[in-house]
Amino acid sequence: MMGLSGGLIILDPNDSHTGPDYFMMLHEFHAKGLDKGIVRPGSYSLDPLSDMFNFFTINGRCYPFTTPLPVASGDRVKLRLANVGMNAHPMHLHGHQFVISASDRNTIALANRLTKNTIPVASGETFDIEGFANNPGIWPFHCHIPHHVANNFTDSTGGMFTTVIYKR
Ligand SMILES: [Cu+2]
Repeated sequence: MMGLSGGLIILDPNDSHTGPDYFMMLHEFHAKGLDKGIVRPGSYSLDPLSDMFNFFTINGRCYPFTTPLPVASGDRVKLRLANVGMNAHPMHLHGHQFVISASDRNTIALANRLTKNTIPVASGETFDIEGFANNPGIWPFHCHIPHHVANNFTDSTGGMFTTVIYKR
């Protein structure tokens, strides 16, 4: 629970997906003694047992240190979401709709796929979501719980937040 975790992704040989394919691990921590939102290596204790979470990460990083998701106009994009933490995170994508194509590894039949722009990811759950990059720009993808993107920091650092960025 201190953050040494990741995804083991077994590709489905029947999946015809060819576009960008991104893995996003959601996690949260209680970080003591943050320095302008930054945890200095070796300087602070991260308490995994606290329910006073104040540091919300995507792939171990807190905005603005999260990695943007580059796409090209027309791409079909897959995002693989995995919540390895203790909180639920309603992940919201601006400017687009997506379909939920898999839940906890299980492929969802085409006729049963929901179209959404927010998906609640509970502790332990995984979802694959897919959609077309059909709205050029720079779009937020973030947890919709304000505390999880605003944090208790004394500066403007922003938690579980990243962006979909169209390549020119
Ligand atoms: Cu959240």
